[in-house]
Amino acid sequence: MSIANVAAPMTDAELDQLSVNTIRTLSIDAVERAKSGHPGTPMALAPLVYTLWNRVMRFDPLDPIWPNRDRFVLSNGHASMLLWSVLHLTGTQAVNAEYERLGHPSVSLEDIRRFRQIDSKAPGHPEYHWVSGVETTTGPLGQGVATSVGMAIARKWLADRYNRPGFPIFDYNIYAVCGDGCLMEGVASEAASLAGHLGLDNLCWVYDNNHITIEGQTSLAFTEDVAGRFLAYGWNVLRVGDANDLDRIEHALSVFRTTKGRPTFIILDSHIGYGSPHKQDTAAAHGEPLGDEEVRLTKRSYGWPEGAQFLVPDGVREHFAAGVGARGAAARSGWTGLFASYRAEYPDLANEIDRMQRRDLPAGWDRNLPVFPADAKGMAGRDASSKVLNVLAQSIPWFLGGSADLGPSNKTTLTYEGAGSFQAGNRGGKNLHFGIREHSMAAIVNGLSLSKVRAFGATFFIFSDYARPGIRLSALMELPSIFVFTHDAMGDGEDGPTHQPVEHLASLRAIPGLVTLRPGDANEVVEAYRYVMQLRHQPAVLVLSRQPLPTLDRRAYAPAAGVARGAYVLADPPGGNPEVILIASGSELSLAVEAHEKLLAEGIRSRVVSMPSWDIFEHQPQEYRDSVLPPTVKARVAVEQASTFGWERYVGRSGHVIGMKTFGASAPLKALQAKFGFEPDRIVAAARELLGRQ
Ligand SMILES: Cc1ncc(C[n+]2csc(CCOP(=O)(O)OP(=O)(O)O)c2C)c(N)n1
Ligand SMILES: [Mg+2]
Repeated sequence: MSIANVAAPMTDAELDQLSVNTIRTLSIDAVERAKSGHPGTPMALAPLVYTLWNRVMRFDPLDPIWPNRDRFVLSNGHASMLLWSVLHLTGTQAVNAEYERLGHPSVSLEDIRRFRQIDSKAPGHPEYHWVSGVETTTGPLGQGVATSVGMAIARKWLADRYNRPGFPIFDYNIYAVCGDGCLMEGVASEAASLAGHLGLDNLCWVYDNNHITIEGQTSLAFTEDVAGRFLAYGWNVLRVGDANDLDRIEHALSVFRTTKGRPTFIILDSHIGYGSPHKQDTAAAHGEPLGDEEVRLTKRSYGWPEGAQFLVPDGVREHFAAGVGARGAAARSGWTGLFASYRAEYPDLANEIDRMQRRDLPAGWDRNLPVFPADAKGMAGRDASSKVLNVLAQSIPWFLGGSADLGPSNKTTLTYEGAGSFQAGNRGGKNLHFGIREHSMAAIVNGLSLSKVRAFGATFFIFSDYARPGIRLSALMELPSIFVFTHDAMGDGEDGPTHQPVEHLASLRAIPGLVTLRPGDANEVVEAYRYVMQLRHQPAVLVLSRQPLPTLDRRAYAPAAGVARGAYVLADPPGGNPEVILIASGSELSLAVEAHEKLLAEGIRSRVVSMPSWDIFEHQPQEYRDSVLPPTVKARVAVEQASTFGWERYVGRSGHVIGMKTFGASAPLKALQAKFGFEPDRIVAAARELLGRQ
């Protein structure tokens, strides 16, 4: 079919082809104009994305956050032009972070013309917080598919809690598209293994099997039996041998929808750069513009006007409106009616769904949080956390989570009656068992957060490294994911330096938007959770001790509520007016308090500042920050069992940091504290030295 006869009445098949080629040519033109980007994969996968969106998905472009919509994840995020094209052609509307509809399209043709340019809603890769209709940020290969597993878990859990006979409130599906790169990344293997184990039959991955990555043929580094691998994970594996065959793609997707008890993996044999006479099937089509002449020849092969740019022929938008538009609108209005009857019959459940969708908390959610009495022997951060988690999971129905096989050590297992384990046979369980898969755990927690349940994932702090890519993405996406990391420093002593975090706090503090909290006693743990639970658009990391820490007497010292300001004056000399400030977090806080008492006894006017969170403190008004750390008091000692990196900002040039400059060692904690200087007397000595009073 040639576009020349576009004015003549067209068959559906012609309109299909016209729509597919519109996606292709918009992608080609956008990359050409930007002089950067990835044309080849959109050219190859346009038929897939077209079929999925226009024939299969239940998605209403007028309400891209309708809770029961099907989810689309473009895990090979470099092919972002697929998404920008389809969001534009479907007329998907923009919403803001407060879930309000803005009354204009999410991606305009002008945005596509300005692909990859400043402020364009068609950035280089799909950005969740930036473009409505993007379900998750992708680009780091493998993250999207791993996140999709969290979405599938969330959907199963939501259905179990909220669906009632005759009320399938949540019955949507999750579709993820991935390439060779995603499947080479370990995070995808972790996630696929768990999805197979859990039998997530609402999850479909489509694998763009084009045998090409950046360096050339996949035969360079990727010759495994991918189908065999997914069969072994327990997935249903299908194959579509021709990526241009819309009907076979549609058929495979319908097989997915009727497959019960296991996720579906569709291998789609495709040709990167399809239609380009010189670049098809080569790595050259992956990540650079085709070039003027090749663009012309490619358009000719599509029967497209060779000189036209950013052309959306008449009939294409209408074709999308008649397909996904009409189907999505009908599905949403059907659901809205259903939900109204549901609300009449189950008002409490409907109310929960409303709150959850807005990321609000139930009334009285923090009513039962514990208050811990002063206790010199004290309590481990992880034990206080365990009590808090069990309260929160009972007062916030949609709060759930788990550990990467360290539940008994992290103390994150929900132990109250009826908490249960999420499994294929128990979709209502609130304990998630991620297995020893920290990387995908973080992505899965993000998938849960994207689905509006409130979720946490846990492991030892040292292994936050294994989860870091997902943590970083949670900050980039502005998601309220929660990461609970115990064994915060050298508290596990004998396990030695492989298990002792050093640079981890500094590295997490460096992630923009991430709230990192290292509470100093049991009541600070409670306050840390109280703060974190109220975050709606920020992720948080809780860094908790393995060993007991004294529970401070809050009648003698300031209330733990100060945690909500990131840092606060815990103890002052009588009458205030300190001459030296001791700053500490987490397990070193009680050491600082001991040192403070000794200094006071010597007549030195010391102040203790508890600083569980740099990030929160940095966001306080200057006036408050100066009241905690008065600029005139230059004698400052920071104590933290972690890299000293960065502490200069609080102790200044003339201050002193007691921290780690090397890795730790394998020995009992007491011996380690002595070896590395984490003892009250060392803090006292440092304070004296700064004041010139040896
Ligand atoms: C974790 C990660 N590593 C490396 C990259 C850089 N990168 C982007 S695309 C790509 C090749 C991907 O190959 P494939 O998934 O087969 O995509 P295709 O070229 O077939 O579209 C690489 C290495 C990345 N985006 N993420
Ligand atoms: Mg490839």
